Amino acid sequence: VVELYYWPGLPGRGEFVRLLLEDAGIEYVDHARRADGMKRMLALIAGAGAGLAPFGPPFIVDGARTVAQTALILHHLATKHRLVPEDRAVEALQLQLTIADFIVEIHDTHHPIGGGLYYEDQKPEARRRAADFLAARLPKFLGWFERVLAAGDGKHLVTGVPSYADLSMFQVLAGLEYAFPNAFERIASDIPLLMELRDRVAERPRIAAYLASERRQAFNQHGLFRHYPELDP
Ligand SMILES: N[C@@H](CCC(=O)N[C@@H](CS)C(=O)NCC(=O)O)C(=O)O
Repeated sequence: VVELYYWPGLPGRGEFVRLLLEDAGIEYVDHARRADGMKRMLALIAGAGAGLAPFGPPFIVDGARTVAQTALILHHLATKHRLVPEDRAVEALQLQLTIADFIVEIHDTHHPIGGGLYYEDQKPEARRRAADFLAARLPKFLGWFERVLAAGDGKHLVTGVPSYADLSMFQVLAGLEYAFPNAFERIASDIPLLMELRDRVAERPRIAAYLASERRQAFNQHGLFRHYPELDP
């Protein structure tokens, strides 16, 4: 059984791992939903486990191995459970690492100065950062992913095979629509293949069941994707 550690109360980066686990039908314990989960998580970060202590969540304990870094967790699980063909593993990881870069920039729209400061203490900077993000970075990232689909089979980011990168892109698009509904509506017609990918992922039987379950957490104002109307004019 895979043990997942993440902050309670927000989907955050933990959700990318949950989507893979749910879609693959891998049994897991979600410590974010357990009363003692946070305490155990902090102890492991402080070095209570065997091997390399994680810098931060999400991380998993999978048998004797502790694995941190979202993209690496997905790569590890996909390799172990043969979810992505061996000769396509590097492509999947490259896509996921680009998603990781994208996520940092999405997060930094509301925390451009410091992750440890309140949003309220960096509002003017957040406005400038979000404006540049929506004008330049959002179309650049989404445009690249759309071209990846167009150059391949049109359906999967790793062409020809479903992969965790598709699941993560579903989550990114859902989060962007929550955080920036106006900007998302403007850009949606430029990314038809990504929009279709999002809908197809939501219809995958295990994902559909997960999304309808109480295990799925709604986006909220604590996570990576936050909705501040003033950042989405
Ligand atoms: N590159 C890491 C980033 C991990 C990360 O930033 N985790 C956040 C929660 S989503 C955290 O709590 N980090 C602790 C910190 O930055 O101090 C990944 O992709 O997993």
